[in-house]
Amino acid sequence: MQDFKKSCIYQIYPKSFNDSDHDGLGDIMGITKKLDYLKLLGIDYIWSTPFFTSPQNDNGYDVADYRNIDPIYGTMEQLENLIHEAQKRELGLMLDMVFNHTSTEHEWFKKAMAGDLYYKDFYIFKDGKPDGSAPTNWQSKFGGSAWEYIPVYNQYYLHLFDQTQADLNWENPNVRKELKEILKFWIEKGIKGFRFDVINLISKPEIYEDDLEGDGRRLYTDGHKIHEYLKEINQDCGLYDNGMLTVGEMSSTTLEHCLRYSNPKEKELSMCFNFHHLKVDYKNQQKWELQDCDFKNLKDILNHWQIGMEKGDGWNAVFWCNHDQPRIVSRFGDDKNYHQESAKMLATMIHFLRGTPYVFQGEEIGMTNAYFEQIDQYRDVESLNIYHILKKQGKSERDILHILNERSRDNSRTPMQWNDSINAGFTQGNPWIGTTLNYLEINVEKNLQEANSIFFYYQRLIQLRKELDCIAYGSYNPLFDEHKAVFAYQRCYKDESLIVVNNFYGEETFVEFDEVPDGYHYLIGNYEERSIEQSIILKPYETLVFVKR
Ligand code: TEU
Repeated sequence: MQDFKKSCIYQIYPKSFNDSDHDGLGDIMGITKKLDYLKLLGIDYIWSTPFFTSPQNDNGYDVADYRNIDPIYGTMEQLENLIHEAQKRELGLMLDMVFNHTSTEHEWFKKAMAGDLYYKDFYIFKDGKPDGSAPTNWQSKFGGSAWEYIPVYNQYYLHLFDQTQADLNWENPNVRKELKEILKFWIEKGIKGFRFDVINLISKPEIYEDDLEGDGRRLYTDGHKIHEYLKEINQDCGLYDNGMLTVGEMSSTTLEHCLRYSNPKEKELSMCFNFHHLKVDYKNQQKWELQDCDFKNLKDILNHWQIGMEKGDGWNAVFWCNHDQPRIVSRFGDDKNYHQESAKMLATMIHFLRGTPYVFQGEEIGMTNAYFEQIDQYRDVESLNIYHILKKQGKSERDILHILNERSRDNSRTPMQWNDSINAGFTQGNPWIGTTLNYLEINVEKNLQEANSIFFYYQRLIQLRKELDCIAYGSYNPLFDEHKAVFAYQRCYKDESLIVVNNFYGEETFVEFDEVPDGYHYLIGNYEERSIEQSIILKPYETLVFVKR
């Protein structure tokens, strides 16, 4: 497999990617049928979100059996075939391991509820407060209390997410043993990587107490044993020795922890996701309160993490999109007036950074938000929970639907747009979630017919990372740091150097170098080719990359 610093990882949300058996749900065979498309894009690994046995309350992030495939996605044989077909194309399959919690349908939890104390200790049960209320004031990330009362035990169990997702007790060595066996089972099957879901939440505090400053996350995030647990998994499963690519999803984390998570000397993970750059449009840091992108904050965060991770030899996963985030061309670009230009500019911002880039299904063709108009079009548990919470708070239907239009995770879960046939070619059945109506214009088939499409732009970005060592291995230096509309940076490695300039807005602007950078020539951009000059006027959403080698 490709050096992960020169690799690109494509994320698939299987439920919405490609339906091969016409039941309206994407499936494993559907992925296998699209491997040549992914090979054409030039990616190296495929990260699929979970397709394990699950009641689907959180679309598979509520796992009921880590070793079996949910029938809605297909069979183990079909997965083994996918692994084989991917390997033939030098594509590695990365599984999504949800080890912070299981579904309450998992046999471990069902045995716990049936009185089996061995399995009760697989979860986090605590006595309520003297007045009978929940053990702590912690809030679920999906709204409401993070505790659910169980009469038979006269105790509560912890669920940081939905109440059907019970948090595992990682203090229990039997839990860690079971989870390590599960990883070994998949490594045996030929899996080449793992994404660990909210893995920095697994180490809970020794004392469970109210969070007097917030919702509890500061008490259980990046917990006191997290690095110990990650080292143990790595060591006991031979993740590094088996060449496994591992990425941790780090919720509300810090640079200091991410250096420890991803510095190769620590032998914990290959890299990690953080989400600070995707909260710059959260008013008061609250997801469901809207504000425009705080561009200065965005630049400061990106620069802070790029410089900090380089200094401490950590490694970022760099991305805009995933199955939990709105579509970036709608969120920070202009999907109406500058669809192509802003999609290409946003892609360029990410793909020349220091880190491994991730492309979420449909991002490579500029898929947009869903623009749903009614609440019954939504499927996501988080979105439906917040709808009822905001309703109770007295917000109007119209205002809530506007907020969901901007923030719902369903924005990234509409069917992949393959062509301009019914349901965008995703299914011949009735899709589990509505298709975004712009599929007539925005689809793979159309992109593959146009030489300057967003698809071929991504293909070139992915190829350049393999060609130019300074992208994978180079230093990172911000440029025009004070500019109010431009995000620019320089990458240098041996005798190679890049200058990357991005106009983040839909208005013309300009940048002024102290003097004409010597020896650079045009590499890639989203308007016509230009040579580098001391002063450059940038068109709306214009991106320009110059290289010296
Ligand atoms: O997401 C973690 C998480 O916090 C997300 O819920 C996301 O950050 C949030 O929706 C933003 O408001 C992971 C998975 O990616 C997500 O799909 C799961 O729902 C969640 O964990 C629980 O497993």
